[in-house]
Amino acid sequence: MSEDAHARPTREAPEPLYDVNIPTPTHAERARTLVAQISTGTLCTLALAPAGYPYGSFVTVAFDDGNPIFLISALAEHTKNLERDPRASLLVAEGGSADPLANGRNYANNFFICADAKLTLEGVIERIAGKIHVAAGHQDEFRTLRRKALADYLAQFGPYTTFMEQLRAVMPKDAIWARDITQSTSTWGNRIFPIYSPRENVYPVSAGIGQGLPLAIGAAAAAEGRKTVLLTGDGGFYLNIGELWTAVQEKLDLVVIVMNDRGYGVIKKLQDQMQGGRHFFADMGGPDLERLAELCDIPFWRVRRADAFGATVAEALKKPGPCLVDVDMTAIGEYPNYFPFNPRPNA
Ligand SMILES: Cc1ncc(C[n+]2csc(CCOP(=O)(O)OP(=O)(O)O)c2C)c(N)n1
Repeated sequence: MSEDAHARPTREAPEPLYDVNIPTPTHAERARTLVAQISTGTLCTLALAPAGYPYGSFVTVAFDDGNPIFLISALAEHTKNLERDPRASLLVAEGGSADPLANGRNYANNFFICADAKLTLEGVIERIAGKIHVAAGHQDEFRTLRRKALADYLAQFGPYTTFMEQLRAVMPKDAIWARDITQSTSTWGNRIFPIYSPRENVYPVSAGIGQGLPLAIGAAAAAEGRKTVLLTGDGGFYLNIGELWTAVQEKLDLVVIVMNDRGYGVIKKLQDQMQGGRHFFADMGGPDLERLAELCDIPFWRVRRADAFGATVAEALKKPGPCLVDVDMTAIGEYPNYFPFNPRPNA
C-alpha cells in the first residue's frame, strides 16, 4: 500500500458515483477546463495573527500550464502570511449561472429544472446516442408546432405582432442587433428575434435602461462595414441621448429605432397591476425626435402605421452614418399587456 496519505487503498475502491461505461472527461480534464474558464479563486494561507489560523482571501489568478500565477500586493494580508510561511492552497470553484430563484421569475412554470445546461445536454447526448429512433414525421410535426407556438406568442402583441418579421426581412443577415431594455426587447427582441451568430448580439445583461445606445455605438465602431441596428424605448434612449453626437462624430453606420410611447411603458403596466392603474412619474414629454435629428443633422423617419415599419427601416438602412427612426406608438397603438401583466391562458 502506498505511503502517500492521499493515496486510496487499491483494493477497496469505492463504487463510482457515475456510470463508468459512459465516456466522460477525466477528472484531470475537468479540472483543466475549470481553471481555464475561471479567473478568481480563494487563496488559503496561514495567518500571522492569530498565528497559524486559516486565512482565506479572494484573489485573481491565471494558469500557465497548470501553474497558478497571482499578482499580489505587498500590502495584502495574504502576502504577509506567505512571507512568513509559504504553505498555501488555492480553491478554484465553479460559480455557475444556474439560479434556483429564476423559477417563476418571468413565466409561471409547470416544470422547472435548475442545472448546468451544457453539462445536462452533454449527458443527455451521451446517454441517448444510438438509442433513439425518431418516428417518421416527427421532425415535421415539431417544426409545425414550433411555428404555431411562435405565431401564438407573437399574436399577443396586437399591432406589433409583425414587427419582428418586418425587421428581420429588411435587416442584413450580418447586421449587429443591439437593444436597450424596452417592452419590445423583453417580449420579442431578446427572446425570439432570429440572429445568426453570437457576435451580432449586443444587449445589457442587467435590467438598467439607457445602456443600449452606448452599447450600439461601441458595436458600430467595431462593426467593420456591417450595419448596427439599435432597438430602444424612448425612456431608455433619453438617458444617454448626448451619445448620439458620438455616433455622428464617428460617422457610425447605426440605425436607432425608438419605440416611442412618450413614457415609461412598462412602469405604467406595473402601476396598472400594482397600484390600481394610478400612473405617476411615467409619462414624459421628451424632445421631438425629428427636431433632435435636425439638430444632429442626421436622417429621420417617423413610423405611424404598423405595416410601414419594415419599409421605413429598409430606407434608413440604405443611408450611411447614423439615423433615427421614431416609431410613434401613440399613433400605432399602446403596447398590449403581456405576461406577467396579464394572466396566461394555462396559468
Ligand atoms: C437606469 C434605470 N433607471 C430606471 C429603471 C426602471 N425602469 C425599468 S423599465 C423603465 C421604463 C423604460 O421605458 P422605455 O425605455 O420608454 O421603454 P418602454 O417600457 O416604454 O417599452 C424604467 C424607468 C431602470 N431599469 N434602469
